[in-house]
Amino acid sequence: MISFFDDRQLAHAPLQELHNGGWENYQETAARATDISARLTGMRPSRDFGSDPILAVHSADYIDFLSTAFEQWRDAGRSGDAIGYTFPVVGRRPLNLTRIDARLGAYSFDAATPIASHSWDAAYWSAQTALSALDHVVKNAAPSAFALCRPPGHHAGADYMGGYCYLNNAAIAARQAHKAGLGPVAILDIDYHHGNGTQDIFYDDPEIFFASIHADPVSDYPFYWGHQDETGEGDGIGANCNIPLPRGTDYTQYQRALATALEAITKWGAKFLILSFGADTYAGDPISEFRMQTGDFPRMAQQISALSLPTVILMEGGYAVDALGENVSAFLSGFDHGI
Ligand code: Q9C
Ligand code: ZN
Repeated sequence: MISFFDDRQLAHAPLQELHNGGWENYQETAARATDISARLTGMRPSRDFGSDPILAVHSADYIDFLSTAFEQWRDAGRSGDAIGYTFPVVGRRPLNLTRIDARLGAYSFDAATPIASHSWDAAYWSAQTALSALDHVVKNAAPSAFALCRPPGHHAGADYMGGYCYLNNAAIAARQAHKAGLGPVAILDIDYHHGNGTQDIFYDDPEIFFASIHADPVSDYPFYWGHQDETGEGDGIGANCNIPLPRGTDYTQYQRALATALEAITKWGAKFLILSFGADTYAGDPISEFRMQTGDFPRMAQQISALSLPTVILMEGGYAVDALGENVSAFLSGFDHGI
């Protein structure tokens, strides 16, 4: 499997996140990416496709905020990582917010996504990594390619960050693929957590199908999205498919959900697949509660590759760092052999 990565993705290193009422070490570490890349063969450097594909998904004011937030934080005399503490949940009026704390709150939905000195650069290159994998699949008519995206992307919306995510890599790749005439494009999200940002971005969009299998938001983050009755709105009705599963789900139950999601994607007539892959469904994941074993990942991959759609595989979550490289390479090997 040809894979893409840029070293600038490693420099993003927030120290802490708010978890269960206290500060804990940030889970989305650079070690995740190095553990994965150590196991990959066929690694290539990402290319720079510029800001246009990013701005096709994210609002200009959000990108302006994200790319300047840390500087503004430092200029305000702050030390440590930039993080919001007040969130305008009661309607976001189009106010001209200037104070950094006001802007941080307005452009995020949680306190698990701090901005550190190199965060923008890393997020930018994570998106370019996704675009590089897409470019490879298209230019070479390859069946698939892997983008080692880090930071991940699927919790980020058009104008908000959250859940360790800043730019929505899957949405950026999907829109680019659609624009290139490769559609109909479907996104399948198999991270443990619901891909709320991706869902939000395409919720009223009939052009891009979104299917997600994830922990039931009644028990798990991100709580406010991912319920089964969220099927899209306006022209996008019917182009969103959520399959929430209970904590404790193992591969036997999971593969039935996967079959349902894949059938929906086939029925919709997809010609191109963007796959948001999280390894946090692994039994040993420290923040998740599914029971996938390492040996289940290749089987999962084979089931997906049996669709025989050109596929860009993007890294999302997965926090059992010591097993992460093994789980990711197990998944990718199943994909290689499935086509
Ligand atoms: N109790 C991804 O996997 N923290 N993001 C939740 C857990 C946020 C996970 C706290 C989890 C976000 C890409
Ligand atoms: Zn996740």
